[in-house]
Amino acid sequence: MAQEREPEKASLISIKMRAAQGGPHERGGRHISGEERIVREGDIEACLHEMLERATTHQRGKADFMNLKLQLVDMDCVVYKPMLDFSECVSRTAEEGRDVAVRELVAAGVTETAARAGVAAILALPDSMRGAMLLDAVTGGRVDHLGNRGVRVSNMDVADPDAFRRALAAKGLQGDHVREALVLASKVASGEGVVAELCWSDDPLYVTGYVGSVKNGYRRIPVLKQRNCGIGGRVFFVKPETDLDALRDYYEEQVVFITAGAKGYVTEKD
Ligand code: PML
Repeated sequence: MAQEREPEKASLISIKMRAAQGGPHERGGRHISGEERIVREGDIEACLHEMLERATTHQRGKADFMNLKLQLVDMDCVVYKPMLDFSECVSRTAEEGRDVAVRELVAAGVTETAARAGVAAILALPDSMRGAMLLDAVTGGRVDHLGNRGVRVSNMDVADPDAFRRALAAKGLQGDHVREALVLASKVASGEGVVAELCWSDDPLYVTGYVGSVKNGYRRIPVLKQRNCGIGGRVFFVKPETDLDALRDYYEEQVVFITAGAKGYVTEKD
């Protein structure tokens, strides 16, 4: 197997994009799409081009507002976390998918009450959130008090894009959705106090979702919502004693590279 190579120490740039329709998010614009990457300097242009394309051709609508932020990444502050193991469940309808999701959440350590509350919380959303809701993994009560903003998960990418692509291809996987979801789910699962995550997409034509946990890995659920439904979201289930400020800081600020392929590579500050 090819060795995963360590990212270069210098000149990695974080690029964050968020796009909305009807003006900026903070002035009531409807969220259309968001993406972030950490790339080498020479790849900035190609990355910006891809992001522009994505924001203007998205299934949720054409963006008329786009915010871009570029920032040098301090490699001394980076931590490395492993990609979650990937496996697939069976579901043919949204109802079946939700039953599977509850089963998977319970298997990961969430109570059935909390699992059902998580599914209901996403179903009750009036529109997609950019961030995630935090729910107590025992009671199912919401604990983040961040309303429609939720907790964002930011500052992450794959440690080695080629190794990651090979690891996905070996499982017959390709495409932005699954790549980005696996990176995000792997960072989420590595958060202190988190038991599991439930997610399904807000792209109207993308009906797939997953339950992620350190215990059982990334459990993909092929159908988890109705087709043509543009509402999706994320719920993170946390242990009751979790330090929520520290968890939020880790998700929003800590730069994390997700490693795939070469076991034993997870060394630096891990
Ligand atoms: C998203 O689109 O934001 C979430 C995608 C979840 C499922 C990804 C997959 O496994 O295909």
